[in-house]
Amino acid sequence: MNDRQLSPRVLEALSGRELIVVSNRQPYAHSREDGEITVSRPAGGLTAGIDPVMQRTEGTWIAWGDGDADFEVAEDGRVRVPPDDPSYTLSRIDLSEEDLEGYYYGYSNQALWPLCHGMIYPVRCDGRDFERYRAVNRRFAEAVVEEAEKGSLIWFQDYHFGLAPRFVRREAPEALLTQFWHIPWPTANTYEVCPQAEALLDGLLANDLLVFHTAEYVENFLECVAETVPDATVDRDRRIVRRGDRTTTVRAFPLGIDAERTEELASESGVWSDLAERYGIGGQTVALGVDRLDYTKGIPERIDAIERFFEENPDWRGEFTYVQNGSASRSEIASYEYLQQRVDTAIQRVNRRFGTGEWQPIVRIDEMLPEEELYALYRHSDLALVSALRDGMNLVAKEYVASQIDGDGVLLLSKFAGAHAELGEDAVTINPFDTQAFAEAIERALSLSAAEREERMAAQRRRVTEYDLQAWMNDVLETALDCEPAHDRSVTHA
Ligand code: GDG
Repeated sequence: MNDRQLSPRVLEALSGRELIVVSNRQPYAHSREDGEITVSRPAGGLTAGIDPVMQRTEGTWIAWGDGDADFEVAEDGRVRVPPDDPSYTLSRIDLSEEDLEGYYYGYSNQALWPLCHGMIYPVRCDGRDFERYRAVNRRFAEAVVEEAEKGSLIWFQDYHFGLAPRFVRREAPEALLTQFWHIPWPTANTYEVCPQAEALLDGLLANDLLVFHTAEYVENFLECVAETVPDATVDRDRRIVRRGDRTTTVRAFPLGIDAERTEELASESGVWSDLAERYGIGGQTVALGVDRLDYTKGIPERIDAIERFFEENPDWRGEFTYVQNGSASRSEIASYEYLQQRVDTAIQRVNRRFGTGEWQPIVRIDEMLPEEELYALYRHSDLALVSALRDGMNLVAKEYVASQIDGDGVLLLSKFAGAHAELGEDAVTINPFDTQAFAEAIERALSLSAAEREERMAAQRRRVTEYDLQAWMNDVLETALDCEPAHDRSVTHA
């Protein structure tokens, strides 16, 4: 993304005030390789999208320094970035093994992640993890307060920072606080299992603006506040929460992707044949799945549906190949280790049952692909199988659509992914819990006429192009600016 498409109002506001972004992952990491220090940029559209905005505003980005040479190049944890043309400050927080254990692997990913996805079984809200989560949130908040000037716009990213806004609010009552929650918000009867339910809502309600991907998550959040926070007044029509003299505005803005850049990447020719050869992707027709190996993404459910599809459509053997691109994630957590074993076993089973000497029904790519290869895979796949059991948005669905520059692919999309609210009408909708119907949906997608495929894809491409990352950024930042005058900033509400 470049900042040319930011609205004049946002550009003007940002040139006059400091923007402080707070996220768990950092935009640049320094590591040592063969004695040399190298810089890498983590994959991810949002990080790449915020970076040019930061360059423009000369603000500060506060994040966990996870690179092994991060603190060698930083002074007091602070380093100027981008490394080749420094224009803003990256302030790195050094987390110990114990911090990571309690804050990241513990409370963030064993309590909040499953809870917000409505998956009660793996939820573990350990009070000790929560204390570490609180302590780490406080450290991030202290770093914010150190940087913040009067009127700074502070933008928290995600569920790692449920408590930090409250800590900042106490110290910097005049700051404008916004948070974007990347994952779903659960229903009230799911949320109530969390023993720290009220403390978390107290943290989040310190924001002036809280943004989710969809209207459903906003409604769930307002319902949870109404049931959990006794002194809060919830106005469902205006989607605001009042507490004492302060107001939190709650909005749905579905995160978009940089569609222009995606199209450029997908247009690079020559990449696909090398990739297909390297991984042995045979067959005329290709379906893809791209996800971190996470139990919310419905990967075993997808493989079961593919197995059923081959059982019922043996003629497709040798013709139809499913490519599973998924790198391991959060493997330290038992539920993730178990998922990875389930995926291994299922892939082996299907390949043993249906594979031939020259052809494998499922090709597995375990490593992170460079972007141009990922986008070549998107472009050349006839089907995309997005079968999340629950997903905040699912950017893969949007990236697939934007990569369909030939306009004839088919997106099979779970009705439980946030992306379904925008793309569901023209996608082939699936319920990943129903193996038979999922297998039949694959069959149906393969039998759509070229005209129908093109019509559906054109409608989806319009949506992804019109409401892209730039449009989303304008909505979030303009709404944050609108939230400012509503407060009397002379009083701190603890
Ligand atoms: C969370 C929410 C929400 C994947 N493999 C490769 C690769 N990727 C990139 C994709 C995509 C990203 O990773 C995955 O994004 P998702 O949105 O699908 O999922 P989460 O990681 O779970 O993200 C989700 C999102 O936050 C944003 O708010 O949509 O609901 O769970 O961008 O392209 N990138 C490269 N190689 C790979 O092999 N380069």
